[in-house]
Amino acid sequence: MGYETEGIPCIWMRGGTSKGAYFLAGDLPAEPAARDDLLLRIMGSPDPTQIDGIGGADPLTSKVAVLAPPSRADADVDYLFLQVFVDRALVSDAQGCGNILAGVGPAAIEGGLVAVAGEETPVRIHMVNTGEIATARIATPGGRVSYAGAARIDGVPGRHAAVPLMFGDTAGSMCGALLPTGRVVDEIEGIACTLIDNGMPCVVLRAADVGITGTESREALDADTALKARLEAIRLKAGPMMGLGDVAEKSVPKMTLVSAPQAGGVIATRSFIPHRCHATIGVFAAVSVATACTLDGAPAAGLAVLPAGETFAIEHPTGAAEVLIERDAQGRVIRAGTLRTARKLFEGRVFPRS
Ligand code: NQM
Repeated sequence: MGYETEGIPCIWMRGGTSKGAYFLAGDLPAEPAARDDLLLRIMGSPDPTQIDGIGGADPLTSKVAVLAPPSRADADVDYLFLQVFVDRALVSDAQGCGNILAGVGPAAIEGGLVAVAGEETPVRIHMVNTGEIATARIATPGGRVSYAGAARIDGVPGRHAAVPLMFGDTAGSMCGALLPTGRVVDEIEGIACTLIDNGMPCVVLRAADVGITGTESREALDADTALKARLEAIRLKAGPMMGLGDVAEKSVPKMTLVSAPQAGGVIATRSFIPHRCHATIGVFAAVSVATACTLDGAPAAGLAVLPAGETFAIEHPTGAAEVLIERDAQGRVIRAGTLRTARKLFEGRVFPRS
């Protein structure tokens, strides 16, 4: 009997403003090529509609979390994030995901990897993609995960249990340094860009420099093929400069266009991840952009309105993502965090196409 007839245990979970399939590593093939082939068949890729799989025909809903017992003493669970491309036969581990991260604590408790510790259970998550640790606090009243609560995040209707997430040193998560070129500004294709990685490799540039206002809708930007081609040309040059090699087949770096804040936040953003416009903004992308806003001379800093405290509201197409940015006496970012919510949508067995 194979996976096609027996199915595979799976939790389908919303994490922040993304959705994904959460698996235990022991339920999937250990060999990456066989695992990735299986995940493509589960999600229904490659196909722009993902009609024969559970993927949602959008990069934000074609995501996978693989959970395993911790491989290091300072963690409770290992979390490997995999982006399953929608219209290409490609599964990439070359990025993490802070939204899917929000569902890892609940899924690890539900899957028996982490024991409930009281009314609230702290879960230290080893993010295998970047080698860093995040700490989540999960509501576990009465010994069970509770998804109900009063927290709300822009981009998700309703209120849910808060999932506070704190990160340690995320600088240079995939590029080795916060500013992999050693500069705050690099000019690529005639555009001033900040190449930055504070948890997510990002290219941050002024929206006005590529001829848009930065307040356009996701749909309008997704339809702008000339803009997308220009951004991809910049991205393909930025990748090697950031130490990421040839990024033609990678989902990083992300491209974030910034403009002056419109609604009392720090900065307005439109992010390409990297070929579709994000409905909101990634968690680590928001941390990286917030950090760029603090760097003297960066295009983002010239547009940003910095807050008095630690909460940075990063505006996006459907509201704002709030990130906590702690700085040392020199103004350097030393710790970051955010508040997300997550919800278990479905639990059962998933059946890949053969
Ligand atoms: O930047 C989408 C998302 C993400 C990633 C993407 C994310 C992050 O919003 O940490 O969360 O950038 O592909 O789910």
